[in-house]
Amino acid sequence: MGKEKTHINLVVIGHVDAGKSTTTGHLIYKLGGIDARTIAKFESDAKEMGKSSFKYAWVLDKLKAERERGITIDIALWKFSTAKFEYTVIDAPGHRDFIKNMITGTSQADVALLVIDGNNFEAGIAEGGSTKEHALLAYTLGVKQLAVGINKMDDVKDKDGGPWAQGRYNEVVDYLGPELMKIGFKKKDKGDKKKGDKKEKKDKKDKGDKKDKKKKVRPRRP
Ligand SMILES: Nc1nc2c(ncn2[C@@H]2O[C@H](COP(=O)(O)OP(=O)(O)OP(=O)(O)O)[C@@H](O)[C@H]2O)c(=O)[nH]1
Ligand SMILES: [Mg+2]
Repeated sequence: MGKEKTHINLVVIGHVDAGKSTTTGHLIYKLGGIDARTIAKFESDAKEMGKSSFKYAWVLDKLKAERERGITIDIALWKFSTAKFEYTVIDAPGHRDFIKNMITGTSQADVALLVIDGNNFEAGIAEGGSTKEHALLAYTLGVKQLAVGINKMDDVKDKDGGPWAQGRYNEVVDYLGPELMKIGFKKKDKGDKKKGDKKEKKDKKDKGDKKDKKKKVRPRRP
């Protein structure tokens, strides 16, 4: 019998319009959870509403009001699996009016993905913005592992003509990293680091021992 995979509840959080539903819907599509024909149908239906850019978001935004307004109102759940894990992804709303639903989703989560609009990062951290508030809520609700996805980088013009602006990426990382640490998130799981360090040291020691032993071997006299 195959080994059972570990189950993980992953909540997707962040400021309104950051691209949480789109990123999650796209991920589900890439993993084969939804077929191209359904996405094409979403695209044509969304186009009729003047919202064609929401085709992936519609994988999760199923309510009529959500589709009309182009925002997530309630959490939506979807399951997918990878080689090691079974995931339930929870797409949370970013709009302030629906913060209760975001809390409901986050309270069920083991880990979180904080999505940032790389182009309009400032809106999320301005007064009334949800970026830091969502991170704090996640931490308070027991989510201690958080990944950050800097989205919409295709919208940020790179002055050297590259596909995305490294400078902008660094700016977001440099600001957000310390802010997340102030909340309580750690850069790396200390336990893992120690384990790795020990192993590394042991490997080095073993190699060193071998070298030393080699050095000590002297040719016998005839
Ligand atoms: N250019 C660009 N647009 C994106 C990207 N991701 C999402 N969008 C657009 O951003 C808009 C909002 O996307 P959503 O996925 O609904 O954003 P959201 O974070 O789920 O919004 P709420 O759930 O209402 O908080 C849509 O028009 C998307 O097409 C991206 O990577 N690049
Ligand atoms: Mg959404």
